[in-house]
This record gives sequence, structure tokens and C-alpha cells, in this order.
Amino acid sequence: MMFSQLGDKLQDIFKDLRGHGTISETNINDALRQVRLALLEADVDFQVAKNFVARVKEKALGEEVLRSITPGQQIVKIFHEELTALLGGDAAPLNLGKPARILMVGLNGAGKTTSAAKLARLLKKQGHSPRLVAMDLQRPAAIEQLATLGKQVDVPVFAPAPNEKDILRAAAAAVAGRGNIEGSTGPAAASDRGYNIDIFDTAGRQEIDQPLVEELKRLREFLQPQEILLVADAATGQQAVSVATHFNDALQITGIVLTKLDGDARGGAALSMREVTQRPIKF
Ligand SMILES: Nc1nc2c(ncn2[C@@H]2O[C@H](COP(=O)(O)OP(=O)(O)O)[C@@H](O)[C@H]2O)c(=O)[nH]1
Ligand SMILES: [Mg+2]
Repeated sequence: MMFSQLGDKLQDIFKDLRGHGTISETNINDALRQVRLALLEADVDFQVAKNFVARVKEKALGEEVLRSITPGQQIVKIFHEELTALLGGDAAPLNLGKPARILMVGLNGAGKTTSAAKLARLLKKQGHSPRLVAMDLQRPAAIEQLATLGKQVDVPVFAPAPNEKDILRAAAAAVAGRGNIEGSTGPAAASDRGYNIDIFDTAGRQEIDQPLVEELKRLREFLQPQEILLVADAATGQQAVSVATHFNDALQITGIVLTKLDGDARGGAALSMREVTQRPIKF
């Protein structure tokens, strides 16, 4: 679904190419130009699209391809291989080594809180015992939101003490189990309660700024999470590259979660973010 429009366009271009018994450099250049346009229309970053086309061209112009009996098909095959590589092949699994901690990061409204709850539901379905940890201390409503979602997916939620503004103190309390776990009667360490995965929902910003980066870096340092997932709205479009680059440089993310694919996103953000971070799309 993510690439349905792009997929249709590419199919048309490929059909054209396959139809040629002999193939010239002009045919290839025509096709490549169309592919580049299709990628740009799908909101793929300009440089990412350019590099992709250059890679395909280099391979496609190889002697063996042009002299083969079915040059069109050979070229289509190269396209497929490079597209698969661009998309990162199969979905990468989560690293759930101990202590299994997953840090959700991203801009405001990207879908961190929603994705945290969705991920908790998925892990629970797979037989794990996840816990949601509210680490967005910017807005009291954010903790409420996570608590509500936690109830919906039937996963316990750790809420920091009211008015807590110190992220490390909140994180320490969460890890030690001090604080209000929704639906529980008293404090205890997470492991004692049988939770084996903690999902940390963090605060975002409208734009990446230094205080946000510093807060997340401290949290990362303290928690040493196995997974740092950048949550990004699939409709981010051309902003995707700078968002992904900034977060990855600051935090060395381990994967990307794309949200709102049900909307009118053109999907190109996914390709761009994967390419510039070299990190897999995990969800
Ligand atoms: N349609 C759609 N809406 C989503 C999705 N994920 C999040 N949202 C909505 O986007 C808004 C922001 O999500 P939220 O999880 O609060 O973002 P956060 O600020 O990153 O925590 C909320 O209204 C969500 O319901 C999604 O996959 N599809
Ligand atoms: Mg949130």
C-alpha cells in the first residue's frame, strides 16, 4: 500500500522496457528519467533519487546487459534488485536482548505515543509482557493519553510522579519501579512484576532543538536502550531527510517506525530516511 502509486508507475515504465527487443542507451536514459520523476513525485528526496538512478544506470549499461538476448528483462531485474536494496529487504526484527528497553523518539505529533501503544499490543500478542513508560514530561496530557491507550491495549503504564520535571529522576523511578503503575497496588522493580520489555514514550518538539536532543541523549545514556526507534509521519515528505539525519546523528537510532500510512502519504519519506540513516524500517 505504501508504494502503490509509485509501484503502478514503475510497472508501466518496466512494461515499456521489456517490450524492446534491442535496447539502446537512449531507451535506458528515457526509462531512468521516468523512474527519477516517479520517485520525486512519491516524495523521495532529490539526492536519494539521483543516487538510485545513477546506481541502476551504471549496472544497466554494462556490456553483458546490452548484449544479452533479453536486455529489457535484465534491466528490469536490476531495477528490482536496487529497489529491494533501497527498501532494506525484509522487515528487520526488534532486538529484545536484556534489559529490553525501547525508546520512542520523534517530532511532535509524529505518532510516538500511539505507536508505543501499538507496539505494546503487538509484543503482548507475541507472548511478551511489555510495559509502557510515560517519559513525556512536557505535557501532563501526554501521560494521560498513554494511560488511556495502555488501558485499551491492556498493558500496564508507568506514570512518573505528578509534577516531575527531571527526566533522569523519572527514568530512574521507572526502572526501579517507584511510582504509580496503573492498575497496580504498590511499587516494585519492573523485573519483579514480570514485565520483560519497557517501551519509553518521550516528548517531542515542533522542530529538533538542542534541549530536546540533550534530554534524549541523557535518557539514552541512562537507559542504554536496545532499540531507539525514530517515529516519523509518512507524509513528512521532503523534510524526512533532515529529520532522520538529525535524530540519527544525535542518538544513533536503530530503526524507523512510519506512521499514518493510512493517510495520503506518498511513501517516499520511507526510502529517503532509510537511505540517509542506513537504518531499517522496523514498522
Ligand atoms: N491516521 C492515523 N493517525 C495516527 C497514526 N498514528 C498516530 N495518529 C494520530 O496522530 C496524532 C498524534 O499522535 P501521537 O501518538 O499523540 O503523536 P506524538 O506527539 O508523537 O506522541 C493523534 O491524533 C493520533 O491519533 C496513524 O498511524 N494513522
Ligand atoms: Mg506523545
